Amino acid sequence: MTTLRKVSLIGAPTDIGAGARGASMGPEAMRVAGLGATLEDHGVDVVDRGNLSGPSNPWQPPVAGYRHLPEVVAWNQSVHDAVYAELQDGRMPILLGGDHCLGIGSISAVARHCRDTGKKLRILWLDAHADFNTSTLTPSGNIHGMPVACLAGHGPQELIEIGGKVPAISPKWVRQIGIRSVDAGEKRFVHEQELEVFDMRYIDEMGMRHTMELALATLDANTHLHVSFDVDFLDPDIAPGVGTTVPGGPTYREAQLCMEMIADTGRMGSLDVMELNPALDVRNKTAELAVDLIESLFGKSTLMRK
Ligand code: 6HN
Ligand code: MN
Ligand code: MN
Ligand code: MN
Repeated sequence: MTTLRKVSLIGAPTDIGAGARGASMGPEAMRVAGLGATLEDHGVDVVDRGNLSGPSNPWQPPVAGYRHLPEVVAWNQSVHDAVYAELQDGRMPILLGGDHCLGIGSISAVARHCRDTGKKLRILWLDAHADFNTSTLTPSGNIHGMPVACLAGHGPQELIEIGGKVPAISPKWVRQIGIRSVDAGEKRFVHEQELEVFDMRYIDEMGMRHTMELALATLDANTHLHVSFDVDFLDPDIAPGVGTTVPGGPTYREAQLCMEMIADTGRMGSLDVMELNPALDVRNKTAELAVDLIESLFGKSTLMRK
């Protein structure tokens, strides 16, 4: 089984859920780094749907624990609709963020598609952060720190019901990889909800290979694999172009192995590439690295493999 070879790029140029401005420029930076042509070189049928539009960033403080909630809802609604339309069309959506709050729209659409088609869903959340805050736990009010909790049903009604069903997902479907920054209250909630987290300590001790073997275990022919790739997953030495860097992330080779092992499953059905912030990047190198890693998700490897 090989990964679906029909891909649609969807740009979501906003930093509405983030704590730093600039992720709104992420989609264009990935295009400039050659994402479309690179995938075409691997025989992928690529259609670039261009960018979604939505409210501009008013840059206001949080209200009742949420920053920019109405704008976050509007952006996620259009992301949901765009991602769902591609899945219905039999194409693989690649969401180009944009900040990670948009994972709510993307993954609620994927979950809805899985309900329509009777598929099981597995979500790989590659991130330095657990993104499992709520309005009472959050230290920032930034909704990019909350998408996993929202998808699991813990969040404001207008946001958690975007995909039609609440909760959109079960925490049991999620595997988090690369985690190394979790807020105090968030940590308790991660344990309470029994999220399966392979943190950096785990990767240090067990290695990326064993980590990915476990994270990808029990996938079957009826599983839709969604990859939500927050670029701050990567070590900031190689990926400075993100708003919330945390030292001690995966190296270049660890990240490549992670992507290669996902590619080997042939099960990836949708992808988010989030939090790339060109305002903080150095000569677009983080965007180029993201493209390189996406290439591995589509089967680039050092030597031909059977
Ligand atoms: N991301 N845990 C912090 C917060 O403000 O809730 C950081 C969240 C970062 C979110 O990078 O997608
Ligand atoms: Mn499908
Ligand atoms: Mn994130
Ligand atoms: Mn993150």
